[in-house]
Amino acid sequence: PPIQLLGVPVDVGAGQKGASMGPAALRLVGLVDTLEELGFSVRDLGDVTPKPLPADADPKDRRAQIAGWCHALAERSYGMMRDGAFPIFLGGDHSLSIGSVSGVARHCAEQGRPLFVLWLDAHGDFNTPSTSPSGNIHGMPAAFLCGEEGFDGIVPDAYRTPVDPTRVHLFGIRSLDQGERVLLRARGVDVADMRLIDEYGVAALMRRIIEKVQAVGGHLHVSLDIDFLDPSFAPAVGTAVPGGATYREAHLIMEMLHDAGVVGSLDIVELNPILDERGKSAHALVDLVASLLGRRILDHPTRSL
Ligand code: DIR
Ligand code: MN
Ligand code: MN
Ligand code: MN
Repeated sequence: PPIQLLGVPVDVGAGQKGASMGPAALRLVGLVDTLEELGFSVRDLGDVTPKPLPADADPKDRRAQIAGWCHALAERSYGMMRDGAFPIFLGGDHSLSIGSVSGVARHCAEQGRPLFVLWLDAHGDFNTPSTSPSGNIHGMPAAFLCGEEGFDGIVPDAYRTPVDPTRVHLFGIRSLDQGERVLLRARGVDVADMRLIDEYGVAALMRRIIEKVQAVGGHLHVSLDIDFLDPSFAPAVGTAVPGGATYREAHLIMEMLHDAGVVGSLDIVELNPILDERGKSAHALVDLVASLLGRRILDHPTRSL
């Protein structure tokens, strides 16, 4: 399918400013050219414009601002899906997935297509407004998607299409708050933490997820938080956690997903260019997107044993 890019320069969901420059950095290091070289037709739709705040809202109200972004983004995301495009959302902090996935979810529901979400992240992002120790909304989007309470009005009701928590796969996790642990277990979310990845390797764990999606002809949305990656090669993130995915682990995941042909939409979030080292992290992300969309080492599928 043709690829459509949409920038979402939001950073009020994070504790630190700067992810609003993420879309510009990803464009600057050649995302469009890289995708075109892989043979795709690419349309860059520019950046989404948030809905203006209601007249009576406090202009500093972060939740109202996120609602403005996510309202606009849910509509745009739904429209991109209806166009038959492969949408890539360029963040921006992770609160944007409240909007991007809501648009995808509405489309999948209308098509009767089961939606799965692969959440590549150091964090669970499973806080709610009542459990969050920080109050930062970028620590909450996965809980919103699974239908948790406390998010009224953050997207329009027509876009409130909760995802089955057993179809949400958190992967790469190494930092959870206590409230998140309790909720994740209660809801039956599938969590591959770094300890499990160390023991079994990414390949076996990914294969299980891919087979589950394929078994029902599902749509897989990938939400890639840059802090999933080890900060040694992707340092440009406000909430870096040591012990992340290695360069090759991350690429292998992308290569397997490409070969499986299950991914239909993608978020790239939390890149904070002000913390980057000469574009190193932005380049690492573009290379990962290339692997997801078909860049390979050999010019034919890698043989099996
Ligand atoms: C923490 C950090 N669990 C919070 N979350 C982050 O604020 O809820 N997510 N950094 O990416
Ligand atoms: Mn479609
Ligand atoms: Mn994170
Ligand atoms: Mn995140």
